Order: sequence, then C-alpha cells, then structure tokens
Amino acid sequence: MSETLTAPAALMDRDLEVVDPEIARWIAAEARRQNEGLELIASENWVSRAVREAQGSVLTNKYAEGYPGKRYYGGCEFVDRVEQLAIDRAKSLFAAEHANVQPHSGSQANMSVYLTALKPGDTILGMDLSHGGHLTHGHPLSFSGREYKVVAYGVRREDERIDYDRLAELAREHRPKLIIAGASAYAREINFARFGDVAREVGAALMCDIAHIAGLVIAGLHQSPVPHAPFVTTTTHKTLRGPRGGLVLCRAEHAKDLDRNVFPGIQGGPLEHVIAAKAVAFAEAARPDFVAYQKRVVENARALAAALSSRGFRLVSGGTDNHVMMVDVGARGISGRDAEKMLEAVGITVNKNTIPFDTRPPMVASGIRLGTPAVTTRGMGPAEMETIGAAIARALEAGEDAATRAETRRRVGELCAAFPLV
Ligand code: DSN
Repeated sequence: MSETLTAPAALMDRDLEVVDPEIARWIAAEARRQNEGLELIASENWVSRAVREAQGSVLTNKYAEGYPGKRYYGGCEFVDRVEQLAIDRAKSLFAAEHANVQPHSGSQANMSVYLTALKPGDTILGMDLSHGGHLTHGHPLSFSGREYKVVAYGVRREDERIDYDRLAELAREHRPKLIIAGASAYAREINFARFGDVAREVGAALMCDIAHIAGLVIAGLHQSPVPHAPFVTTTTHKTLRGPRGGLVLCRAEHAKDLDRNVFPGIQGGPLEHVIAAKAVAFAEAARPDFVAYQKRVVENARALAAALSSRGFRLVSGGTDNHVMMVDVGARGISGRDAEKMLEAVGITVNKNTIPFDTRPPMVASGIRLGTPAVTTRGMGPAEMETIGAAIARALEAGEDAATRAETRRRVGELCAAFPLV
C-alpha cells in the first residue's frame, strides 16, 4: 500500500524534464524561438521574471470562488490579500472607482460588461472588425454578435481614421444600449471624450476596451477613458506587460452587478496565481521606468513606421500614434498571408490582418499588423527599428530567393543575440 502511495508522491518535487520530457522540450523550443526571433505581434510582450514567478506559484492550488472576505471556500486568508492588492493597485493605476481582476481573458471581461449593461437582443454599436475592431465588439461568430443586435461603425475611406460624425449618426438612428470604443488594429489615438458625448446624447452606456493601449494610458501617453466611460476593459498582457488575463474597471454604481456577472455569471474559481501575477505587473506599471518604457514603445513605433514608409510601404492612415501600425502589403502585390510567411522565414513574427475596405478575405488579408512592445522590452531603440524596417523590406522584396532569405535571417539572428532575453 505504502509503495503505491510513495510512487506518485515522489514525482512531486521532480523537474519538468524528468516528469514530462516531451512538454519540457517544446517549452525549451519556444523559449529559443522567442530569444532568436523578432516578436512584432502588437499584442504580445515579455513579462518579467517576477510576474512569471507569481504565476508559477503555489497559488495555482487554491480554490477561492467569491471575492476577498466573501468566499465559498476556507483557507482564503492569503489569497484574499493577494486579490485585494491586485484590486487596489488596478484602481490606483487607472484612477478607477472599482476593479474586478478575475476575468480570465479580455473576451470574458467584455462579456461581463455586456451582461451588466444589456439584455439579450439589445442593440450594441461597435467598431467593425475589418476596420480594426475586435471579435467581441459584435462579430457575428462571437457571443457578442449572436446575443445582441449589432450596428458597426468604422473608419473614413479618405484618411482611415474613425468617422466620429458617422458614429454619432448611427447612434442617433439605432439608439444602442451600449457603445463600444476600442480596437485591436487601429494606429491612431481614440477620442474617448467624443465617444462619451455621443453615448450621453443617445442615453447609451459606454464601454472602452483598452486592451492594446492600457500601458500607454497608464503612462499618460494616450487619453484615459476612465472619466468618460462607466465601463473600461483591458487585457493585462499587451502593453501592460503582465500575465495573460483580463480586467474590468467600472464606476462604483455598477460594482455589485459587475462582480456578480463575472462570478458566478460567467466564471467559477478565480485563477489566484494569475491574479498574483497581475498584481505584480500592476506594481511594475506604477514605477517611473514603466513610463520611460511606454515612451520608448511609441518612439520605436514611429521609427519603424518611418523606416517602412521610406522604403515605399503604405501604412494605413499614413502612420501611427501608438504602439501599432498596419502595413498595406497588398499595395505591393503581396497578400498579408504571404507576407506573414515570408517574414516568419527570416525570424520575424507578425500577423496578417485585414485593412479597412479590404478586398481579400480575412485568412488572406491585404495587411500585416506590427507592434513594438516586445522588441522595446528587449531593450531595442530607434536605431534597431531602422535595421528591422530594412530587414522587413528585404524579406518581402526577396520573395522566395533563398540566398537573400538566409542573409536576412542571419542579420535578424545577430540583432537578437545583441539583445538577449532573461
Ligand atoms: N487577439 C488580440 C490581438 O492580437 O489583438 C486581441 O484580442
């Protein structure tokens, strides 16, 4: 009897390489890929060792359904401290009245707001996915497009910037219950105050999804939505540079309903290990060096945009105000899908993306989306953005030419080796 019990127990303190060499191998391969390649996916970043340590901690063992001080399980005295710290830090970072740190993802953060502000069948007004919006802002395949009646706004054809006049017209015509501001592929500052005016005029609630720009908002480099919107949602892993996860901020009057809609509305037990990692990331984001980091992210985005423009690439809306840029590779006769593959072949990771008024389907697309949060975390600056712009141009112009590809891959490898990751 005791033998059968000691065998599994003995595995408890073994290294991953010993317990599961296959998974260990793929994690090591992914670490190499991250180290030896340039990460330009605008929604990705590298978290600190402290964030990873919190996420990999024993808190993963704990069930804690409920909220600090009001749990359905015993033994929550320490996770209560952790979650309360995360809540207090989030409120202070964004100057918000209430924070819920439990959503497992940005989609769930958004869903909890919809459950709080809407009834099934109500009308929502969100940004068209193909103009830069997000699946959960009303795409027909997402819960948001299935449960609610969706009206979409977008950008103007002339300058590819949000058409606020059309937004106001649509709001007056359709009287939505909820207006959604925010985007996942939009390179320009978003005027949350204007969204607030439109929402007030038609009696709609406003939700601002700042998943992409949360870090910029904290650093004061982008207008904050908090004074203009009763609900603000974000992920914690993009410019905010925390663990993968979601966060909702709201006004005090909605706090009780919102909390109820996160748990038990759509989630069960909170991931306290992830919440601890969020708390660590929030503490990191409160430090002055976080502001310096965000400034460098924006500076690098401008430098990379300039490097690509000077090589004849058309940028949607002509450039960028934030961390992201949309490159119209279709204008150079290359699809976004092919561009993504050509860049991957030289160690540069990007994602294909539709651009406004795209004629190609989403899995092909005419654009690629690039962002600078991850390469900036690595320590790279404007000089390296020039090198990266040159490498992108060379890779896309080289097509299948093996020698140019190999040479570009070698240069990308050299650049990465000069900025090693911890
Ligand atoms: N998938 C994320 C992005 O890449 O922007 C948005 O959820």
